[in-house]
Amino acid sequence: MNTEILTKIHETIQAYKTIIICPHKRPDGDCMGTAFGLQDMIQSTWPDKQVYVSGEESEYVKFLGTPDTIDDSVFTGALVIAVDTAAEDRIAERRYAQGDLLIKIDHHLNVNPYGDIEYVDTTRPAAALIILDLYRLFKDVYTLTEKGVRALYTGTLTDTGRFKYPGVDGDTFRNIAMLYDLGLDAQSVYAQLDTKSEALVRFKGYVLLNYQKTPNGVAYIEMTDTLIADYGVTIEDASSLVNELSVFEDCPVWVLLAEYEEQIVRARIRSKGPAINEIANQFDGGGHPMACGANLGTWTRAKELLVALDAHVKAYKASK
Ligand SMILES: [Mn+2]
Repeated sequence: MNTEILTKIHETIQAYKTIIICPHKRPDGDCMGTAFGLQDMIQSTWPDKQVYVSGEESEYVKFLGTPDTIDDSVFTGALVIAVDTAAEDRIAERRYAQGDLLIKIDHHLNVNPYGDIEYVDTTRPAAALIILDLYRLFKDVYTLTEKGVRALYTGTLTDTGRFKYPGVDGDTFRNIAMLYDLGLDAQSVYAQLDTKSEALVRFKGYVLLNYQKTPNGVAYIEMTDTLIADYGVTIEDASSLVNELSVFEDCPVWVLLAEYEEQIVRARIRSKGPAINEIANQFDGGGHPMACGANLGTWTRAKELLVALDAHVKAYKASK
């Protein structure tokens, strides 16, 4: 935790009357939780400020809030804070540069530095935990309501796989403990996250019956857009099933391949063994060492990814 930069961010937030918080495209639980948590923290502390969240809706965590529709004029003189967004071109709000000042708050590897102030802490397994670092540092100043408490908890839960993924440490729980002290209703968050549509439950059945394995141990599932449409699920919901393939002893790496709009194939890659981010980088992707995405385009390219990951797993197993 870098108290110097966090102090600078705190002072900057204090100085602006209008603040626009920007999550990334295809928002996940962490970026929405971070955005709505930060919004609540600033808004409840300073009710006279105008604090917006701008960007795309997320069906999965819609219980956290709905992004605002913002007029162009609002950006004039505003502070813009991009959250959980490693690359500038992934910011969903394309007017992000029209503000007065841009802050980047993120926890992914800083391969694409941007913004007037940058705060990147890769030791935090969720961006929501960085907002809690800021809260902890200025605990005498900030307030959080039930809405912000729930948002920051949801962000942390979803990005840590409910505290299972690497990167979870004592600081994670020290920050989460503050949310419990503030009256967190954890059961209501679990109730929201655990609710699935019947269509998705049936599609989960499809995944468990139709996954495949490469010779050396990469489990994978292929989802065409017609398949996803036949089951009546959204691409976001379909992609959320990636960790159903995490359970095999002989497969330290698993992949979900799905066709997005215009049959563009993307991959979600996960590992409980070797780091996979360097391979993801080779396939127009990236992320964390154990959780990555890749933009493949075609099924031919998807096969190439599987070949590369299979060789990677083979080398990993040989080294053990
Ligand atoms: Mn995140």
